[in-house]
Order: sequence, then C-alpha cells, then structure tokens
Amino acid sequence: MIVRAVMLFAVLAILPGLAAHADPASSPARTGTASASTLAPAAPAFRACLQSLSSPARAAGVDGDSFRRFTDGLEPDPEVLVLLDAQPEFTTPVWDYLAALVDAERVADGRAMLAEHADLLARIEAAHGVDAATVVAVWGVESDYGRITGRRQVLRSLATLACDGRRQAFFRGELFAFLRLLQDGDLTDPQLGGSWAGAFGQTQFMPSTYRRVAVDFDGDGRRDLVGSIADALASTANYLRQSGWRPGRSWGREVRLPDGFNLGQAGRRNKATVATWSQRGVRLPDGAALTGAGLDGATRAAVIVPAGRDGPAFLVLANYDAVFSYNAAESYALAIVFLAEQLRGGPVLPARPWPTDDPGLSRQQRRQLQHHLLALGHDIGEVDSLIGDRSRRAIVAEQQRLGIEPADGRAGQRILRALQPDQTTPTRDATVPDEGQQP
Ligand SMILES: [Ca+2]
Repeated sequence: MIVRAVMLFAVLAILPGLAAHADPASSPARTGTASASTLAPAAPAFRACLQSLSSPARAAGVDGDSFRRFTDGLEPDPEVLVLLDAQPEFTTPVWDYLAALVDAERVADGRAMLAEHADLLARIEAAHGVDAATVVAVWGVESDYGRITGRRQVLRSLATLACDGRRQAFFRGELFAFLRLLQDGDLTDPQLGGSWAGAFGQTQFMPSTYRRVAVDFDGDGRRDLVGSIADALASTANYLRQSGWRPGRSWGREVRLPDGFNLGQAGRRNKATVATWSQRGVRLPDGAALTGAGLDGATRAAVIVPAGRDGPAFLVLANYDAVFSYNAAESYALAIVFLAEQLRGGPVLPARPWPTDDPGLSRQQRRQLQHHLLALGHDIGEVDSLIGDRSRRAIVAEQQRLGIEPADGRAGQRILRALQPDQTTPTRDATVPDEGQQP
C-alpha cells in the first residue's frame, strides 16, 4: 500500500494484486535478472554509500548505534533494481484485475474474518469511523488477510534502493523510517520480509506511512502491523480517516449514463454535486433518480468510466477518494469497494458487464488453467494462480495449437473453456465474473 507510482506498474502488470503479492519469480521483470549483476552497486560502493547515510540518518532520528547495528553486513539486492526499472509486458485490463482480487474465495474468507473479528472491528469503527467491511476488504486485497505479505528482506531492499537506481531520495526516507521503526521497538525483526519496494505487514504500509499513521490498538505499547491484527486493522481505519473518510457514508453507486454523455466530464477529479449529475442525466442502473438512493443532492461526486463508454460507470464520493489514496490506482480502489460491498451482503458489482468477450479468471480458475497446462506437458512451475512468463508462453502455445486468435498469452475465460476436458458442459456464463459470488 501507499506504494505510489513507483509500484503502480507492478500493480497493473502482475496478478493477483499488488506487488507485494507477486512472486518475483513469476513477474515479467524476472526476465531482466540476467543483467542484474551489471546493475548491482559494487559492494565497496554500497558500503561507502551506507556509511555516507549514517549522518542524514541521524538527522532523521536514527542514532549511530542503531544505524550500525541494523546495517552492518548488509548486502545489496540487485534484483530490486531490476524490478524498479521493469516495464510491464502486459497491461492488465481492469476486469482481469478485479476477477482475481474480488473472487469467491476472497469474499468467503472475508466473511469469515468479519465473523471472527466482529468485536475488534466494532471497536475500530467506534474509534476511527470506518466500517468493518471496508477495513476487512483492504486487508483482503493488500495481503489476502495476512497470508501474503512479501518475502523480500525490507531492510536490504530499501538500503539497495537508497544507494542506487532512480528514486534514491525517496527510498532513503523510507530506509530511515524503517530504521526508526526498528530502533523505537515498533518492529523487532531486522530480517522482516515485504515487497521489493519496502511495503510490508498485514496492510502493506510503506515505512514512512507506518510511522505517520500506525496505531497501537491492542494496548501492548507497540505499533505492530506485522504480528498484531488489531494494530494493523485499526491503522488501516486510521489511514482512511486521515485521508478524508466520512463515517456512515457510501463510497458511491454504479450508475447509468445518458446517451451522448460528455466523457470529458468524467474522471475522479471532475467534481460536481449529485444534483448536477442528475441534471446531466445520470441515473441509477434501473433508471431511478440518484437522489432516490439516499444520496444528498448537495454531495460532491465524480463520475468514472474505468473501461470507457461501453463499460460500467460509477458515481464516486469522498470515501472512494479515501480508498484511492491508499494505492493510487482506479482498479485498486474499485477492488476494495466492490469487495466491501459483497462483504456487507450487497450485490456483485458491476451489474453492467465489462466490455469484453473474454472475461477474467478468479484465482480458482487460474489454478484450473494451470492444472490444464501442466497436464498438457507445459513446464510452468507450481500451480499458484500467478500467471507468469512460463504460464503465458504455455498459453500462447495452446492458443496457436487451437487456432485461437490472437495468440497473446492471455489468461481469460476463452482459453480456460477451450482447455476444459469436457467441452459439452459449459462451465458458466462468461459475463459473470466468478462462481459463487451471488449474494
Ligand atoms: Ca500493539
């Protein structure tokens, strides 16, 4: 989370989910690993760089003893430099991103978490004003409810990125923030794992965000977003509240745009009142007036069309912006609010299908696809629902064999159906994003 543009390409290039979820072994960026050694800071240069950081670290509140203790013997990790400069080979359509992040498994797991942590979540809502479903949805998307938090050593990644690459000033700040968390006892494990860019823990905060907004909610005196679910979830709520979350309000609604709607008026920053949007002909999907759905005419809102005129449209309010600030990507914010909607028993969104004849796959369907590819003799590694280079190459081979055009390696419903052993039984309606999601 709070990964900003530096990780945005990874968010969009790697599924499922965020960079922290992605095993670099399956990342498109992995193809650049062979050249990693040429990009690595030479060890003496790295050590000299670290030494030179000791003084600015002190200015940031990291004392000399702590700095030496935590950075002594640290080696650079050249792979993170490759990841920093990696360009996506695939742009992931919003419907693929959502199919994997808001799938039946994540909804079922989220409902279990809502039940298991009901008391805690009620106390968090009372303290920070953010509802349980939204907090749990962020948790589910960020780390699959704490299951996937990243395995790359954060300290090593941040030290490398602070000494080499194109965003050293930014990563120095994050390195110093991480050292402060260790020095102050919020964190206890210098070997802690996280994403390649330094986001870690249950909710994938970057260190500076952690220092700024983390709260100790279980009262043990430490802000522990790695080991304490209470601290992590309360900190997420605190972050959203500080980002403009309005208690008791909605994120927005799916809407229907009038014929000839001026798309120049769309976009998250183009705010107008709900009453103005009504005058412009924006309606609820069933044609009813916006103000009939509990929306106040004076509320400021924007209209977004993530897949253009032929796809679904949404009226989004301040709480959508708060979620967006967590990780500045439209597809990310939609994943959170759609998942939250289902967690509170609402409908599968969007009602209007995405404009594609080849919808995306849930994680379960990705695993099915990988099983089929393995059965066909393709060496794609483990079945893990992450579609990496080897899976894509195998899909291209199968697309060519089956005459599917374009043979682009896309992991969608079309190739999955084509590889189903029993072609006489349609697996499902292709326009429905995932099985089992109906409330
Ligand atoms: Ca605590």
